Amino acid sequence: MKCFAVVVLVIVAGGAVHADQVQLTPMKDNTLYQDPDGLWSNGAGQHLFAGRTAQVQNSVRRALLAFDVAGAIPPGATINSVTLRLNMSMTISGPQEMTLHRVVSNWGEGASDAFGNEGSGAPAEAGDATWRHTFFDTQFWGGPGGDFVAAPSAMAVVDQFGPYTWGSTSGMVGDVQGWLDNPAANFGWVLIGNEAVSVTAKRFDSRENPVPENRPVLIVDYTPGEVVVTPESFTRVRGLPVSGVLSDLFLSDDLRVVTRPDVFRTSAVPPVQIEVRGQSPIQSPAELLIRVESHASVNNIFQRLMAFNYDTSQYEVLNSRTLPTTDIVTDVIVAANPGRFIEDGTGNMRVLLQYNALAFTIAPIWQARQDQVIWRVRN
Ligand SMILES: [Ca+2]
Ligand SMILES: [Ca+2]
Repeated sequence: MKCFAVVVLVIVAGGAVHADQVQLTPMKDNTLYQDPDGLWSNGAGQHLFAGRTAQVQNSVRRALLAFDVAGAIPPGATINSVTLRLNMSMTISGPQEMTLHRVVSNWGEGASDAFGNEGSGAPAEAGDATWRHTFFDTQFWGGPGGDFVAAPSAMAVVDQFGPYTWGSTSGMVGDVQGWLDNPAANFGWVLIGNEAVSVTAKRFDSRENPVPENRPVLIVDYTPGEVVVTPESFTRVRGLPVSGVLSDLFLSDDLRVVTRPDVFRTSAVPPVQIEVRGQSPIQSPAELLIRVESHASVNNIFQRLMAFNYDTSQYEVLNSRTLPTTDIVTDVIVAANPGRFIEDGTGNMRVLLQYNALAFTIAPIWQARQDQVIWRVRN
């Protein structure tokens, strides 16, 4: 616990909290054409459909859209608002309520590409979503017509040609936040029209539409977040273990990793050295904070806090201090090029803590004790 004092060393001042916006086109979109055999799709087509056509049978159409939220928004962000814009380009009906529902099964977009106005679809190709299939022709929805949350996330009334927007609603914000936090569960939305009566269908432009400004757009406003990274491992590079396990470093809870010098070492090299490793989910952060909460068993123990610089392949000294005999927090904030402390491709981070006695006469009886070693990575 913070029993003594808090020291903050600011290397370079960080920026204020700010909101960001991204505009995404779908990573995949497709139409479910009602058909008990699931033989029709339009994965590569220029359009999407929802509602009911004038056909006597199998007239229902449902449009699927998914966006790579986690690929565009950094982890830890808070979603503030979400708007979906679709361009409606053909219709046989007047104003219709059209609802967005979160899809709960994964689905595919194959090479099927319908002719003409695309209202009848094309023979499904491998990997296409159909009325029966999530991925034609080997994987299936739990029920025909797709698996989705019954309660809509948003509704809009769609009338004649032009752009229409859904949201922002709390439902859409919740969906996108969920997809950011758990990308494996991001299966997008299904757009459902008025299926209660015939002749309600609307045609929208898909991500394959040749006119870029007519393609679906998801506009997301978010506030960049902060991810706390706890250590994955620690190593006593020098010194002998007294007590402590990895998880003791996670929290400021007075559970500590305790190490003492080897009695027989007398060189000038710090006789206690702890290397702590972690992995950042963000590889190009705006700011990196390294927090070490520690103390020594006696006065006049010197702590050097170093982080491995992957650009120079050397440890860089970020803070040096003498330790009190009760816990003290050392925060190092790196706002200038923090990415040098994060390995490209892996996100690996390494901190080295070195300890030595300023008054040699008290060695080797002392101990170095770490209550917490964590990183905070900010976008
Ligand atoms: Ca498509
Ligand atoms: Ca602890």
